[in-house]
Amino acid sequence: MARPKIALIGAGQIGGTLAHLAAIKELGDVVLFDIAEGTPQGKALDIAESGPSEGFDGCFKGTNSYEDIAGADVCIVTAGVPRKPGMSRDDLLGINLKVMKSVGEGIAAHAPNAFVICITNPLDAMVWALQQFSGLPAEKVVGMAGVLDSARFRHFLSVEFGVSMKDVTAFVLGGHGDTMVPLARYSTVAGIPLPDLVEMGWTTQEKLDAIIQRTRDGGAEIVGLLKTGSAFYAPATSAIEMAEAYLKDQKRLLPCAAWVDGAFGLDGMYVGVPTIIGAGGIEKIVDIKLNDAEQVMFDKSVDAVKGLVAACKTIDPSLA
Ligand code: A3D
Repeated sequence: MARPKIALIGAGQIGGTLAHLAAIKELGDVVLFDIAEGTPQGKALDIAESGPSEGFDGCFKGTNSYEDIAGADVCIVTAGVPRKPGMSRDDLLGINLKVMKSVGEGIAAHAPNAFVICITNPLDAMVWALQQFSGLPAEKVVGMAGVLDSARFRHFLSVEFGVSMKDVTAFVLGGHGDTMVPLARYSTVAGIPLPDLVEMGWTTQEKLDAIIQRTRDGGAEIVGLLKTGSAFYAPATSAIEMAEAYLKDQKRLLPCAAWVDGAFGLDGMYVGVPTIIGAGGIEKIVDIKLNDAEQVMFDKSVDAVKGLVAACKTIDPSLA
């Protein structure tokens, strides 16, 4: 059977890391697409040349032409602009909306059967735009944010508790921004929920609140340190986890920015919710019960996403 084809639209910091991870995990042949001439070609060649030492097989192609993504099984979109210190994700709206138009049209023309994972910010609005511009089925167009936000939460918790990251599970829902909703009740160490761990004296409520806030600020913390761009290792790893779930029909339960119509009382919008990813794409939205306090946070996050999408609708992407 032919190897799956993975198209990476955007060959910048995250795109290059995605390509290297896909290579090392032997997920398939990789096409790196970018408008910058030479960048995707150089990165593809560099990664291919790491194959003999690492011991992977695969074809790696860099391109400036959408024709080369033809028939891709997965497209991961990072094309656009990342934020710099002092910028919010929302400041990227206009410029990245225009990019989503050209990317959506490119995918529709050449890889209409792909599972499309959007990473470009502001995430929840850009994945909405990408689905609109590509016209692909909503269950095949999804945004990566919850896996990353949950991974940050899990990392901070594992350090606080002095336990393996493998034993920490966590859920972060809502929009990928300041209003994201880390759910302590649904986050555990080997099945023990965080509120129980506070009662058991493993940590204090104050420390847990500080970790939750650090999770919300996780992207800005890295932007502040790097100064020239935003995080790329963990975002790439998170998207590869989603791509692998699709390619291997793993039925993973992962928080993603998915199209929600009915569940959570929502009537058709992209926002971060628990999903099941398998060969059908987003096969299910897992409609968990929120308590009153969680519902208030989730509603606030939903409103923030709706505001961003409304702002997108006022912009002409051919002029942005
Ligand atoms: P960067 O290294 O600048 O790469 C972006 C690439 O996109 C560059 O190589 C550009 O040449 C290319 N590009 C620009 N316009 C187009 C176009 N029209 N078609 C094709 N390629 C184009 O950025 P990055 O890789 O660090 O980040 C990429 C995006 O991911 C940014 O929008 C970030 O804000 C976003 N991001 C999201 C998360 C999430 O958790 C959702 C995390 C980190 C970064």
